[in-house]
Amino acid sequence: MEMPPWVLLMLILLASGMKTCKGASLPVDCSDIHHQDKNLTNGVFTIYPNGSTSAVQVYCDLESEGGRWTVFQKRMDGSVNFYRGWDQYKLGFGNAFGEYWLGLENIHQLTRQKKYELLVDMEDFEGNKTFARYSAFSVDNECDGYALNVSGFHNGGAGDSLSAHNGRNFTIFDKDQDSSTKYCARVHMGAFWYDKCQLTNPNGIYRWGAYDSRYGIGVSWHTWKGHNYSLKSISMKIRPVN
Ligand SMILES: [Ca+2]
Repeated sequence: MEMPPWVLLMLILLASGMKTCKGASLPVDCSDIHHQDKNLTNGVFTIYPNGSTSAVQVYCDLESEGGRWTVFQKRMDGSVNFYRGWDQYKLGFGNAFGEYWLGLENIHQLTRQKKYELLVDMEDFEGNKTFARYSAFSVDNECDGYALNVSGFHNGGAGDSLSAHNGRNFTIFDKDQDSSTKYCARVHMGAFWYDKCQLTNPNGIYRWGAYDSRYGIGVSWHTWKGHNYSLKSISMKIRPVN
C-alpha cells in the first residue's frame, strides 16, 4: 500500500524533531563534562549551573584526587583583586584561566541540585603542597545569607580551618553578616563565611609568604601556616558525591 504524501511529510517532521531533542544535555558541572568525554584533562570549560541561559566558564580539575572537580575559587599569583563588593561576590569575577570567584549564586545553584564534597588544595612559597577535604558542602540561597554548610573533615595534611565556619553567612565589606561586632571583612580585607572572625581567609589580600605588617589579611589557612602566612596558591573545588 502506498503512503499518502502528508503521512510521509509528518514522519519526516517527527524524525527531525526527535533528532533536535536528542543529543548531550548541558553540563551542570565538571563532573558532567568528564562523563561526556572521559579523555579530557584539566582546563577551562563552559558549564550551566542553572539552565541554558546560565553559561559560565570554570576551571575543571579532572586529575586531582580522582578528578571531576569544579573549581569555584582560585588564587595563584595575585593578578586579580579580591577585595570587592556584594554584587561581584554574588555574580562572580576574575578569569577561569587564572584567578577567579565563580559567584555565590552559581555555587548555591550547583549545590542545591546535587550532594557535593569539597577539596581545598593549597601550596606555600617553598613548594610544599597539601589539602583539606570535606565530605559534604553546600551554600544556602541569598535570603539565607548564602550560609555555608560544611562537614566531614578529612585531613590531607593542612588541618581543619573550615569547620569552624560552618553555618556562617557570607560577609563582605559592604554587607556585614558575620557574628562579630566588628566588620570581619574590613578587618581581614577579604570576603568569606566569617564567624568572629576566621581560621582561613582564602579571599584575602595576596601577599608573598610570611608578613607582619597587619594581622590576618593575607590568603591564609591557619592550621597549616598560621594567620600571617599568605599562601602561594589555594583553590576550592567541589564534585558530586557518588
Ligand atoms: Ca559584624
